[in-house]
Amino acid sequence: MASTKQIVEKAQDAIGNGHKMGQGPVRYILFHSPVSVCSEKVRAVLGEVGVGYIAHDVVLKNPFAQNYHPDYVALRLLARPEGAKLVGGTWTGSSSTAETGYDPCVVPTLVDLGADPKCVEPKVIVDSKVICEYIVAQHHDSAFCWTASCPAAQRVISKHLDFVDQTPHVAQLYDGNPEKDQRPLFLRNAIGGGSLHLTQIEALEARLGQKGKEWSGSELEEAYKGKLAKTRAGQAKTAETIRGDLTYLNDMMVVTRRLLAALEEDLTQSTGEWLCGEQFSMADLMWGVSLFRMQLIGNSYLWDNLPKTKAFAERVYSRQSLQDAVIFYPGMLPSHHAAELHTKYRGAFAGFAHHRLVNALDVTTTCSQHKMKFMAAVVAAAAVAYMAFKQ
Ligand SMILES: N[C@@H](CCC(=O)N[C@@H](CS)C(=O)NCC(=O)O)C(=O)O
Repeated sequence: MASTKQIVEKAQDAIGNGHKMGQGPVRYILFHSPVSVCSEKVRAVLGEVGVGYIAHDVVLKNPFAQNYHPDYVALRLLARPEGAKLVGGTWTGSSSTAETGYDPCVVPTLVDLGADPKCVEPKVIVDSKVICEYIVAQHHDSAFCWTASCPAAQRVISKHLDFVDQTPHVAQLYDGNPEKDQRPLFLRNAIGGGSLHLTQIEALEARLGQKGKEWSGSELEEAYKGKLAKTRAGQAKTAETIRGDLTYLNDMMVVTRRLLAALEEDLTQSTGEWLCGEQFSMADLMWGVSLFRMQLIGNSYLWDNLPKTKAFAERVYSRQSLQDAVIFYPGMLPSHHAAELHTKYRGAFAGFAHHRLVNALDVTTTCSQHKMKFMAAVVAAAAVAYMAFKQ
């Protein structure tokens, strides 16, 4: 039987795209995606702690769908909590494990190589919420982890980590907001109408078809089948909305508003500008990730009438870790709704370049004329090069 170390190495080889992040010696390996909200949470926490890690960029999109690679799924299965229900035919529109079960085919996955370099076996940790709490528990010496010795703060963090986990980010991204869908056009073109679910279903069916050739074993088979059932359930929800039944989307807006109202309430009750009073904590950072995601897809109007949340968003967006790991992270989804932050923190030309990038992507995904598509691709490449230069 392969050791954990060997399974980790196989997954690293399968995914590739590894690069060093953070400072100092490498403590962790992170399998993540620049555009995944769950990965953003972990990157932001690692940034706060200031630890060195190897980041492997997992390409989620078909035809690569690296998150379904058997060597990566095998790695995640190592960390399946005992007795944890695997994902199946339930789709809620949130990525919460508590709601839909344990998903073996997603990012992020963290591998702890151990504080002691002579450590025998690495430890695999899954689920963004669990990973973030794990990291904080490992780094008591970091100022960000002051909460580790404060039970009251831990309660606040745990409550708000759950809130962010329950926020239906996935539904908002995949299916849009039924009140007003302000997702960037290129995104709607690329994933709208259930097309993302359909390509995922295709990729999973292809993986299952490779049984006995590329992989073997009942555990992997169960993992792929569970993920396929979950994805089909998501597709069925999307199909309902296309037929005009908006119940699922209206329900997700009710949940989103309820969670934002709870944030507003706790910010109002707080004795300082953060959720734990004067001191910044993981609760604030997680909401920073969540609010930015909602803003990116055009939903920041939801806190127009929540003054504490509105001011909080401005404040938390200025946090260095959030900017480095999320807002300005290379490969982050561009959006007109985020351009103002590029202008504010990177200068007027950065904001301008960001807008042009979005326009160019809109054109490449809409227009059928090759010449226009080519010109848009040139504009997009120039904008990306400029933004990388400003990084
Ligand atoms: N509960 C998990 C959910 C992770 C998750 O849903 N990841 C998404 C990106 S945010 C993903 O990898 N999606 C790709 C797919 O489902 O194929 C966590 O919080 O880590």
